[in-house]
Amino acid sequence: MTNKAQDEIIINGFKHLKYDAVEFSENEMLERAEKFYHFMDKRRSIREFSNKDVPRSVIENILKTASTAPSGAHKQPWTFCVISNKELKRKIRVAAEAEEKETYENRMVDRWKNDLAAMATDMHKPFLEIAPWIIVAFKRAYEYESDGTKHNNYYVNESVGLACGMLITAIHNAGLVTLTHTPSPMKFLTKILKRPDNERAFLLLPVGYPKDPVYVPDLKRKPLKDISVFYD
Ligand code: IYR
Repeated sequence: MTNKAQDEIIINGFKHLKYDAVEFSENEMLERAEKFYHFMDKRRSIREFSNKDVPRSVIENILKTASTAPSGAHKQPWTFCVISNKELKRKIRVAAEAEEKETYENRMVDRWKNDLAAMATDMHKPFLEIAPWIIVAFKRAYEYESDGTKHNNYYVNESVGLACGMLITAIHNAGLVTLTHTPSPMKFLTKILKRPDNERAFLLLPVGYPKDPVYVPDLKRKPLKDISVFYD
């Protein structure tokens, strides 16, 4: 009798497939881990974009990558709204700048403004019109069944946060740049994009090429010893 593992089995009545493991030798693993770290360490948040077009198929693959993220009970509680339409981008910029004006003038305490000084941000958000694409990640708090009943999703913030992290990684992998922009409150996006009441705007990301040249603040990342504790 051969000992060949079955390609699929049934658990709790659900089909499970044999996992097709991605495996590397220990040397290869180390090299890949190091290389990927150095590649990701080159990622920076960019606030000034070129208006150069990015093909829609690149954006589609980036979105499919984001949607490989793990999620509570695999509900994939996200909708990515993808905007290239000039009129919509203008509307979003105008509404975002109105909220940002209020935020910078009346909502931010001095300590917050001081913390942001290095990033040189202000209420003006021209990138919302200049970048060829804007992605707005919406979290889906609940789903409607066909009979109209509502079912809450699970770990919605964690799930959408993970998907956005993978989205940002995929954007960098494609050689493009983005910014995790958080105009607050973001209710205006529900209105402009005509989203249903089970969706809440979570994060707004302009995507494109950087302006050339573009400058980023000289920030340092915390060393490993300050972000981790090993229990050997
Ligand atoms: N949402 C504002 C302010 C802002 C807040 C934080 I915290 C930042 O890291 C950056 C900006 C804006 O987008 O300008």
